[in-house]
Amino acid sequence: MVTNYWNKKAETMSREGMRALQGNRLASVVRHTYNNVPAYRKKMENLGLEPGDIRCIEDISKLPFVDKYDLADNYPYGLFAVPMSEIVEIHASSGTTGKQKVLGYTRHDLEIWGEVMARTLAAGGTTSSDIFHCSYGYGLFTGGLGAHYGSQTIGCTTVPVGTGNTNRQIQIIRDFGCTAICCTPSYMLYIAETLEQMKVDPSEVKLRRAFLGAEPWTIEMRDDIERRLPLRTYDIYGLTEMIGPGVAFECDARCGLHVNEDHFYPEIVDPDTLKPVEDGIYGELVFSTLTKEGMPLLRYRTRDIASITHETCECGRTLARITKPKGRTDDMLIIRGVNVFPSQVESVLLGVTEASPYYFIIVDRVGARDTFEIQVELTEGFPIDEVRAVEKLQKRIGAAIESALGIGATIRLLPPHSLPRVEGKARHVEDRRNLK
Ligand code: DLL
Repeated sequence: MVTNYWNKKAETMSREGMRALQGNRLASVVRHTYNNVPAYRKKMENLGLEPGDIRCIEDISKLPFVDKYDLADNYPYGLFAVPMSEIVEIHASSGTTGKQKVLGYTRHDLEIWGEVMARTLAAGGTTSSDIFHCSYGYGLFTGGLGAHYGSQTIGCTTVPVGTGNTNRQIQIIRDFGCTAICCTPSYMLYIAETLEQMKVDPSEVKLRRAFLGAEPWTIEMRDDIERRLPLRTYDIYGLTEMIGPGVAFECDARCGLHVNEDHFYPEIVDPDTLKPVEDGIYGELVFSTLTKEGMPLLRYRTRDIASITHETCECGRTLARITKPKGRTDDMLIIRGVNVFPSQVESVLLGVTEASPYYFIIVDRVGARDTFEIQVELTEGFPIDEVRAVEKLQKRIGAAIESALGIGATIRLLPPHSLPRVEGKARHVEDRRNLK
């Protein structure tokens, strides 16, 4: 197994050492935020808290939670903790509040970003000999520049392609001899599909490792990508509010994502009671930045659902591991009272040979009853004009969905290549019920 630590000291620190470091860093970031962000100071004062009350990492439970509404209320710069003259870069992502979530980075924050992304890429075996094809969007989205800084920190030959024009991307992958790539998993799949259509000989593609994230994806999706392309995939997780990509990464053991917990302190809480849950139990991920200067956020509610373990990994890293985030509380559909994550549908469909990995869910309400339709794009060669074959397959998929989700769905089969392909994050659901 490839271990390839980028920062062995941080990645294999003893648990006691890590907790002491986290405690010191927490005390200092709380002081910095309290002194420089009036809105946060007010939140602490409302609870009768002062920076001196936070002395060790366990004290984090005294602090108030922060969420997307705090960002919206303080849009755009209200949570910045340094003067604008020290902010060297801004990123933003759109959210459900209607206001962009705006983040400011100091030069030091960008160095941290390079460091945590270097750990991420190195864990998948990336070295300065790699030619790194960066196919996340550049711009306000954090994917492109975050991966770029990691690749530059390692010293790879960085190819800053960004999104769009898949044929050109493929030409670059072939002609430039790119050995590593980063993009969303759905775009990786699209690249694989386009390579197949163009009848490119796989030996012409030198890609050996792919860093995929920014959206939930399943183990089945991983298998599908690795069947089509001779490369190994690594899941990478992050969110703009913390820094962007670089919050958590898979190592070669691929059993959970290591959290860069010397920079981002993870907690898992019950989303209803906000009380911490034990290791191994699913709940909402809450993160605190421990070293950010520009816009520190403490106990930020991500809405992502995962569980955590603090056991040492077989790669030797002691950094806590979260499970693949299975979705967001705000993406979870409640259909006829049953909780459904789009990733569960994806898992089922990827087990059906005749189904491609492209699907779309439409939920509606007719009278008092929820309707649940899954549009499934077929692979080439299925006799879509034969009524009996179609009915048989619909029945088979319907039964598999019902057994996995505990709820029936209407299955609509679509011809190959009929659902739209995306370069960024895939959209899998349309909820027409207007329940919010
Ligand atoms: O998506 C940052 C990123 C860029 C991560 C590139 C990885 C690679 P946002 O646009 O703010 O930032 O979206 C963050 O995307 O809260 C999750 O819901 C989801 N997400 C990100 N990575 C994963 C992943 C970037 N590996 C939101 N698995 C997060 C599941 C993910 N969900």
